[in-house]
Amino acid sequence: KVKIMIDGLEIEVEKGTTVLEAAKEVGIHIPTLCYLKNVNEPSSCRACVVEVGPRLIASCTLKAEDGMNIKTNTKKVREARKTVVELILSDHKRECTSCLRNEKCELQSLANNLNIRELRFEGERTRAEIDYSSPAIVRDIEKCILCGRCIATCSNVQTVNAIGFINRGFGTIVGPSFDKPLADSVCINCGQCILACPVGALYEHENINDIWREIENPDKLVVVQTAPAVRVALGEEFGLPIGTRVTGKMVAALRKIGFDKVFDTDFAADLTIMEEGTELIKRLETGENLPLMTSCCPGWVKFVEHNFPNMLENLSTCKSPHEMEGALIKSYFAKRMNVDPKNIVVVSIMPCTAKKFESQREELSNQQMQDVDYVLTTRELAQMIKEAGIDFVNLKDEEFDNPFGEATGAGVIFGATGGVAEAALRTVFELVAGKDLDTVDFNAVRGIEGIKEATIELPNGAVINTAVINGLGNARKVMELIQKGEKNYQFIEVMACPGGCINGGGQPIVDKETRENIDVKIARSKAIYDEDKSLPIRKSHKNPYIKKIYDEFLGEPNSHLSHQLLHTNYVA
Ligand code: HC1
Ligand code: SF4
Ligand code: SF4
Repeated sequence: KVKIMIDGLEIEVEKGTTVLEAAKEVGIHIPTLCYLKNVNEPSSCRACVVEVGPRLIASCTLKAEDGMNIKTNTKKVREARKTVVELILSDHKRECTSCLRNEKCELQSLANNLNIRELRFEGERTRAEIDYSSPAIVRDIEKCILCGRCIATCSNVQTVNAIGFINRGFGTIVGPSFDKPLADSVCINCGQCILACPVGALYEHENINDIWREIENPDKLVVVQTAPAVRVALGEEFGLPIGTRVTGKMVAALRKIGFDKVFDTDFAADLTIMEEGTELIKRLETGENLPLMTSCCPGWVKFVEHNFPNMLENLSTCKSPHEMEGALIKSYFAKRMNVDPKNIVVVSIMPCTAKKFESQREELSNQQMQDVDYVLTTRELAQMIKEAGIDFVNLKDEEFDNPFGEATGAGVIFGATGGVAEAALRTVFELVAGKDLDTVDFNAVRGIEGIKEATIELPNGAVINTAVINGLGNARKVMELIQKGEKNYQFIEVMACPGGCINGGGQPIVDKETRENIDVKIARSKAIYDEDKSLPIRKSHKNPYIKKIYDEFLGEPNSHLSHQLLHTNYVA
């Protein structure tokens, strides 16, 4: 332990504690911009300076030492912080009122907190075109403050290294190497960089106006479906606590917006389990292409394509649930409704930016029609609800439409890391046993740790070594061990985003300080498992609408028609 003095308060902290953390322990707030705990700790922006003796030092990297006397609130400190922020503002495209981060911008609130009312430094400004090349992520360099938080997330957490600092001096910008368009880089579209960005320099490629246009078109039947993780996060955009479930309100809001049908992607998650569970049982029998790797996360699929192309055959051939649902809407449902599928518009509300990219992939279409026409993030949906003037918090709960409105708890848990594996095990267990069993909760695959392993013995004695992974840095580690032959699994679930879709790049942005106090991943995944518990049916194969669609239309899991509509192949 070391003893230090902060603003006249004597405190004892563990050796190695930074002054920033020590101050937090005693309730003294020091502002930061570039700092992201455990991800980006470069002490470059200097918004967190404190006075130590005669010197001003950045507190985020300054380790507390015995006898240190620190002052955080002196004229010198306040002036220095103001200068830091004013200099950043002098090279910032300040269009706060029309910025999509208005009121959710760390730079804006820091400038306000520091009482910056006029700008002393006006000079040359960085100029660059906005990069709209990627269907998922937009880059606006003129708003970038060079904090490096996105770079650190992409490199240290995801190990993708799609973006970095390029050029030098005043010309320094953040972008892919050689300033290539983002679409031509190795970016896998996860959007974790958006969650890390303190300002509006990175955001999703918006499709809000496309949806309003389609809804206004009387010739179109506009159908929407919502991912499992959206319902446990959307409420945050309307001031509800993190981890509030708003399923019924979300459905009501979608009807008010003007969608003709409101379906649940969770239904197709159940369907994915039927297809993928069957695929797993078959691969276990033949021993081919093991481990079976989940393919519902498009960020992960692209990561495999770039980094482990020799393992593409290990990916499940199942399309992701919302793509399966899109394919069924344009076939089974279109027939039932007697509508030409060309006049149906399928919109998916997803916690994910990578799904925007995924929906445009050729591999995910049928008869020259995209299975899903548009993907909106949770944030874009919130924006539409606000634009429509809907009083979200006071909405009465409504139910999804059928035939794609009924899902089991297994479908819901897809939204959290470990959910796909658990949902699959619930079904595979009973399919293999040929009878109903009590096994519902597979706690070994739950929790937000980056890598979890479980060995599951099936009722027929077969053993499945499973790895459940979230975050691509963790996935890279496991894949390298598999390639070296040091690990042997039969089934692997990977979600690109830390925590899984609940923490996807399209989810509400939680400011950095709240993130330091509440683990958003834990709060949202608790809501997911609560929703699972609240449902009467918790195993995909017990979903009556799933049974019906096989009886009426698909035949059986992995049938010829299933393959045509619900499966695909990713090839190098
Ligand atoms: Fe996900 Fe999925 S759970 S990928 O994890 O398989 O985005 O939420 O919709 O498709 O169902 C995301 C979430 C989502 C799909 C499902
Ligand atoms: Fe990196 Fe993901 Fe951002 Fe692409 S979307 S730049 S992969 S963090
Ligand atoms: Fe999208 Fe989920 Fe994958 Fe993140 S983990 S990229 S939110 S599918």
